[in-house]
Amino acid sequence: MTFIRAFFLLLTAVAAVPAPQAESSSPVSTAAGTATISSASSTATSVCSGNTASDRSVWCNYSIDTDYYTGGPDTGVTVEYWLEVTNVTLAPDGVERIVLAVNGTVPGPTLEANWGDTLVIHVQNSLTNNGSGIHWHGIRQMGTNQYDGVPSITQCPIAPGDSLTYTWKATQYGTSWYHSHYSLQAWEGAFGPIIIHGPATANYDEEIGTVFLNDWSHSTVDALYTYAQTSGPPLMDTGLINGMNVYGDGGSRYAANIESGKKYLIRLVNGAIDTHFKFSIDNHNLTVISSDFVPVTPFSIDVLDITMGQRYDIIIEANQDTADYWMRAIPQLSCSNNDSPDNIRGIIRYDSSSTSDPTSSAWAQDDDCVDVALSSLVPHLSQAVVDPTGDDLTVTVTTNEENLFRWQIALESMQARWGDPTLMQVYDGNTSFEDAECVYNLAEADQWVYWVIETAIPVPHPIHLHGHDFFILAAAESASYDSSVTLNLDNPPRRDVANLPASGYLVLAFKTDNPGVWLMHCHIGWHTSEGLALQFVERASEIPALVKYDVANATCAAWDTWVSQSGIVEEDSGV
Ligand SMILES: *[C@@H]1O[C@H](CO)[C@@H](O)[C@H](O)[C@H]1NC(C)=O
Ligand SMILES: *[C@@H]1O[C@H](CO)[C@@H](O)[C@H](O)[C@H]1NC(C)=O
Ligand SMILES: *[C@@H]1O[C@H](CO)[C@@H](O)[C@H](O)[C@H]1NC(C)=O
Ligand SMILES: *[C@@H]1O[C@H](CO)[C@@H](O)[C@H](O)[C@H]1NC(C)=O
Ligand SMILES: *[C@@H]1O[C@H](CO)[C@@H](O)[C@H](O)[C@H]1NC(C)=O
Ligand SMILES: *[C@@H]1O[C@H](CO)[C@@H](O)[C@H](O)[C@H]1NC(C)=O
Ligand SMILES: *[C@@H]1O[C@H](CO)[C@@H](O)[C@H](O)[C@H]1NC(C)=O
Ligand SMILES: [Cu+2]
Repeated sequence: MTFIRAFFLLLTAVAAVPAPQAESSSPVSTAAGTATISSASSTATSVCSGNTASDRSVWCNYSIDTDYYTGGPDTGVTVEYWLEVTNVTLAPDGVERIVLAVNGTVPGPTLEANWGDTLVIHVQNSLTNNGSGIHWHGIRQMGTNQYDGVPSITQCPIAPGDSLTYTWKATQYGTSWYHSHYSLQAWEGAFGPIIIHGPATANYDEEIGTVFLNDWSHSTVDALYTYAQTSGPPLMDTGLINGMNVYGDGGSRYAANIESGKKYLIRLVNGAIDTHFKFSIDNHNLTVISSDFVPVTPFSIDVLDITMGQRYDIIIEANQDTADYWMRAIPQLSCSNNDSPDNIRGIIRYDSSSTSDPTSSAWAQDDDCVDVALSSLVPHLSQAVVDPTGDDLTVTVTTNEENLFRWQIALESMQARWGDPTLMQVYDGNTSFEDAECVYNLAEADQWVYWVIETAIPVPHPIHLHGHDFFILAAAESASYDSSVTLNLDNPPRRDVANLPASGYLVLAFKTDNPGVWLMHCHIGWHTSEGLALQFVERASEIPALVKYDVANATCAAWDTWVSQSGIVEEDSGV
């Protein structure tokens, strides 16, 4: 019965949610209506009432100009959520299959909070045959590395039947997502939106909310993994917009209603396993105001590239004729393999009573897999990179003894151990890691480091770093890096996922300002499992003081018990 209910929830999930909570005095509540919040919340939300449709730049005593790396609000508010990782049968596009989903829906419940709130999230693993671990993508986790949610790195997997409470502070604001970091589970459906309300670089009237773009197959990705490891990326059947699409005669499309003359905020997320999308809305420009968790100087674009793991906050203006318009997520076939490239669509309706399909046409566009031009991404809060020291990383692919593809960015393809997380090894004072753990030590505090990531292979990779916004100093397709390349140190684009272009290079910098063990990996799901990952042990000497050992040990103890009972064997990278 539960899956049928979940399915109806999906079908009825439509559009224009109320304006940010900051405007009202009511506590956080999601469509699912189950979030609870401490009693301090109504005061805390009302103090940000200065943030209105005519001035989104202010936020209580803070603003879009606040340096959120060193300052920002501490609301004292705790927002508490309960999430359950479930094994259900759903039909997001009308075709039934097994889905591993948070609380039985795709996407899972929205986590919503205000900038400066603390989130306490209880995650229950109700699966029978998989561990779990939930990563809060892009959240910096200052001082809370233990709650980054990465099996083998920051925790043991949560055993079936066990639960783990994650606690972290929202020091940034904007849009992100949570997803499982255990094996391929995220791409079986275990993900959902994170919205942190805060100021913005441009004004809008209302929120449409998150718009998730996913690729989708009718077999589970676990079933496709053997093919991926022997033949390369499998053909995905289709894609989903906010967990909905049509396929053949089944399914239904996501639709959002807008009102002529108003401006709407859309929070776009690419949660695909292996699809670079171009997103657009016919006849409408998109005003980009944030890339990942970094507010940018607004710019207008008609077709927006978004690769795996990335987010964009965009504003659309209802300035066209009253009609229905297609919202399109087009997989870029130069780097993605999809059987329904022209049919991953949603609908924008000016007249909410309309039920007809739009007749609008797509913006002219080319098929390619590139990031938005780096020159367009100008962070509103200007930051400079100072005297960075650099090193080289090369992305290659080989096959292992079983003739399975193994990717690598470090000296080896990653093979970290679920039951022996790096964080606990550091806590125990053991810093002699095995090569396959792919550990890079960054001992010194507040140093600028940069990494030249190169590849000779004509496949782009979305590189994601945990615990930091990184600075993009340079990037180029079909080019090799040499000393003549100019590094942009003066307020370069900043975010947490950037594209390593095909046969090219990407130069990333970050500051060692966050003690912990942080994963850096390709966000193509197949590649993460096939080892394209490394970990930074940042300021090892400061890490033990941050670890709540009993919590970590209890998760590992339950996991060890389950491993010995189930006989499960780790076959992938462990992350
Ligand atoms: C905002 O500033 C006012 C005046 O400086 C102060 O009284 C108030 O406590 C501050 N509010 C918060 C939430 O920091
Ligand atoms: C998720 O499911 C759990 C258990 O079924 C429930 O207690 C919780 O309220 C749900 N959470 C949300 C945010 O809907
Ligand atoms: C989900 O349920 C199916 C069918 O019972 C089972 O084969 C599969 O192993 C389950 N998956 C997990 C992760 O529990
Ligand atoms: C997770 O469960 C799926 C079935 O739902 C199974 O195919 C897969 O092997 C399991 N993976 C791990 C790593 O436990
Ligand atoms: C889109 O933006 C371009 C350039 O900023 C502008 O010329 C054009 O009028 C805009 N179109 C719409 C539909 O707003
Ligand atoms: C330290 O870690 C290494 C690699 O993980 C392991 O081989 C070794 O046994 C550990 N040493 C101790 C004292 O735990
Ligand atoms: C960790 O858990 C195990 C049980 O699995 C227990 O034997 C051990 O004493 C615990 N370690 C600490 C330091 O609490
Ligand atoms: Cu990759």
